[in-house]
Amino acid sequence: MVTSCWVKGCKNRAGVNKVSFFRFPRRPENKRQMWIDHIIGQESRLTSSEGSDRRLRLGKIQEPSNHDRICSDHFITGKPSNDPLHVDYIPTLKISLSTTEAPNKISSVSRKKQRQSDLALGSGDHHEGEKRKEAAKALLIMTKMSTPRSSSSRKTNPQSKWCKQKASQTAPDASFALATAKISHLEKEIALLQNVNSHLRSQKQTFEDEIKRSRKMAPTPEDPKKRKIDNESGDMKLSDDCSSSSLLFKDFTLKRVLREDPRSKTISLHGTLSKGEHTSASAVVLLERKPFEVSTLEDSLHKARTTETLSNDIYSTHDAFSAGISPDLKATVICPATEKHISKYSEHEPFLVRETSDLYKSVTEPCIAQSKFSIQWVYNILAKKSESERIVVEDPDPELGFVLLPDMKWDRKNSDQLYLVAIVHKHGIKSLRDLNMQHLPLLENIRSKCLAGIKEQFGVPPHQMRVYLHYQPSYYHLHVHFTNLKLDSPPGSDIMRAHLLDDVIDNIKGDPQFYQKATISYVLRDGDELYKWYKDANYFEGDCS
Ligand code: M7G
Repeated sequence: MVTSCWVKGCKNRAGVNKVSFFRFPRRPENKRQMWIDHIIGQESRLTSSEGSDRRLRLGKIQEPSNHDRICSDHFITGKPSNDPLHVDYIPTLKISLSTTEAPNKISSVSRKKQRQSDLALGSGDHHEGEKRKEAAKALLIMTKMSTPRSSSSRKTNPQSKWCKQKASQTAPDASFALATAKISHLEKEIALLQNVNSHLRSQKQTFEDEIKRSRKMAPTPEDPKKRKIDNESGDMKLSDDCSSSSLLFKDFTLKRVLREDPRSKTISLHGTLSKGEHTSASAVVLLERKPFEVSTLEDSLHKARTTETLSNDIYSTHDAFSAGISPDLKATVICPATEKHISKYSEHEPFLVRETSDLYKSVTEPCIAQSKFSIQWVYNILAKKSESERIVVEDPDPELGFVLLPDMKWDRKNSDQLYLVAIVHKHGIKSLRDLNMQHLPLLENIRSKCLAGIKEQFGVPPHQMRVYLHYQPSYYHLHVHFTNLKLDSPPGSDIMRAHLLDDVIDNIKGDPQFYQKATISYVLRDGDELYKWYKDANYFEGDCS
């Protein structure tokens, strides 16, 4: 005969489940009775009455025979103890399982998990054991107080009657002990579920992070539009960047509007931003109206207040006050800002310079050498101290390598507005002027790997990309701009400043010293440092020829 567990609903079988089996104790006299009393008492109080009970004969529970066993799943330590004060002096675990529940499915795993959950929750086996010990002790004392009943008298009683009698014998103190033991057991189960809950939450978080990362870094090439849609729906929101909001501009004091462009809906401001309680620093703040967010637009409209500004026949115009559901401004902050920053974002008179090779050597190069415009942000990116999580493609080679990442100007929400910048690892290449034959492998490497990466990760094919270098750049560490052709004339993409990478490569191929010899035209503004150098060199005294 296969040995099975006497506890109702427990389906553990010898040879099938990894559990041990124990006989009902014969001595001390009342121990066996305590086991039976506790098991039946618990079952009758706390389990469903549904399902078959193989211990029933003619409606009565049969006394356990010499062949009946209890499995290790019902003992905290996995086996019974002879110490009357030990928690496992009687079986207490999983006695109240419903008949439909299969303990063998959860038994060994459950005990392991329970132990893990105890540890995870900091309660520990010891603490829990102590609680159980207390409960068992109480149970023991209470049960000892009740007179053991002869098995013969019980045999004649139906289950319900027997349970009633048992309850009246033990109540109220024994029932208190039983309830305490049950509470202890339920606490264990809660701890287990909490542990499972937190484990599932952390798994969920891992998957969400994975999705975020793959959306940022690798939209499917066959579904290039998807990225845009995802972005528009707000999924690709810079949630990582703006997960916590603050009143950054609460103490901003406006000193001057540096530049305003109604067409691009941008404005640059100079003022001070508070840095701590009593200090403030010079700050340049660039504000730009953001594109609409389709996903929140309808909701925004529902909540928008409007004032009619014109009405004619079927036509009307309105000023609308949006409900501010989605961010509607992009703010770039430079703080503390230097005079150069203030100048860079101010309105200035433009002047054309046609820089010859000689002018480069006599005016431009010395000016750059003295330039105090920090490129620390570039070094931070290359050293992975900043923006490392935004890197799109990287080639770590010290000679040919680069980092491609979203430009500060792009909010990464719409691939039509895509704007990335590739920064070379090699130091010392200031600009276009330094490029010669030896740099062709570097330029070709940047071109091919960045375009492939952009196509793969953003779905924008190479023939829809505008790839160029600025001359003059603002920052003299070689970098290449990658913008989507759909981005309508991004700043610096005009003929006065942008040099297409393809043309640069071709020019160098045609003449290895092309950029050392060429005369290059560009616009300077009267606030630029370089403008002052050219002015001091009396460049603007003559005509442009
Ligand atoms: P540039 O041709 O030197 O000058 O380009 P520009 O700023 O006048 O265009 C530098 C590029 O780097 C620009 O497109 C900037 O928007 C971008 N950029 C500048 N900073 C300070 C950062 C930054 O901290 N992070 C990133 N990702 N891009 C920046």
